Amino acid sequence: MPDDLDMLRADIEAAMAGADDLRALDAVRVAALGKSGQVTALLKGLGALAPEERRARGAAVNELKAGIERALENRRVMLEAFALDARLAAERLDVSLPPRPFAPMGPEAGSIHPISRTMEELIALFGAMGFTVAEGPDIEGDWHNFTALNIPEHHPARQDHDTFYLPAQEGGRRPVLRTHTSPVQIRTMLSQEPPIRVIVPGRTWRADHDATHSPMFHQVEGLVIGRDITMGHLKGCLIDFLRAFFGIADLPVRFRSSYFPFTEPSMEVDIGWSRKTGDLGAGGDWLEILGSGMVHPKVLANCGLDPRVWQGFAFGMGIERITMLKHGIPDLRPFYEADLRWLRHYATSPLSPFTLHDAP
Ligand code: 2NL
Repeated sequence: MPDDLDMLRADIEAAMAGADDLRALDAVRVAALGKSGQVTALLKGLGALAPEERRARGAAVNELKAGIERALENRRVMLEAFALDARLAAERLDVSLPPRPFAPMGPEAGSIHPISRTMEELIALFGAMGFTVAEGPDIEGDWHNFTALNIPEHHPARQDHDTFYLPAQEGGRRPVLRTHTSPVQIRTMLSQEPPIRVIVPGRTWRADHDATHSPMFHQVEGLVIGRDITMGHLKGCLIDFLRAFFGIADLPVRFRSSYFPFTEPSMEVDIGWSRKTGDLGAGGDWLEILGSGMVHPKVLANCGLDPRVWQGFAFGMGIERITMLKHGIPDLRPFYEADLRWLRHYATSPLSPFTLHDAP
């Protein structure tokens, strides 16, 4: 390669070596190969040469151009790698760093509402007993909410003052806001082959509003269906649950005969407490906490299960009620008021989720 081209190449390579970022490298490229670049000027100048001279000079200039393009590409790849290394070093995160202590219930930090917390606890405790969680719609049909559950036409629960009805549809059907979570168990029996072991936590609705009732509240129901599920299973399951949930290993539990249209026999379940102090677990008084029973044969048949083959138990309780009892919360209304003072007192940190280690 002629001396002048060699010198030009040396200059351009030096400029490349001095370019320490992609922008500087691009300036070098433009100065050499751009519209008015030095190598471009040489190519343009070839036309003025005599034909034999042009061939030799042309080959040399094109070789110079190709060499510079290769060198530019090599330098570009290298600078990109440097840039990535620098970014990786600068943006490195130590994921093992423990979180900074923070005001756990401050307005700037979210917290877990006591209803959500109780649902997490229910899911963990029943989950350990092999239950899965089922969900369903808030807006139900009359059949799923009442008829399938053996609730007769004249039952007070059907009347307008208890149930929120939506405007009638074509055909006269009036959708309802579910008054309990039982329609989800009905749907589970209709869609799943037994054995069945589910809990259904969720929102429920009743036209009732005072110091101890809200038109929207929460329930959890449970359903266990098998070939040989007995009242013994019902009692063992609920006694274990109540002792674990309230954290009292010897919590007294009493089963009291009762009536529900969807279970037979039916039992209300009471726990021991002191009416005087409000303390749970001792004191000689009884507090009703949930309802339960063996699933009524008519309910099984309504869901396509042969009651001569399948049987099981069900239970239901109010989530607000068991939350108030567990934490000594005196009033139902603040549950739905988003009052930060109340939440700072009763909500829990998202950084301490419930685990079975919290249960006795
Ligand atoms: C209560 C009583 C109860 C049930 C709910 C149920 C559901 C189906 C079949 C049979 Cl699909 N039973 N649920 C059974 C007994 C009691 O709840 O006091 N709840 C707050």
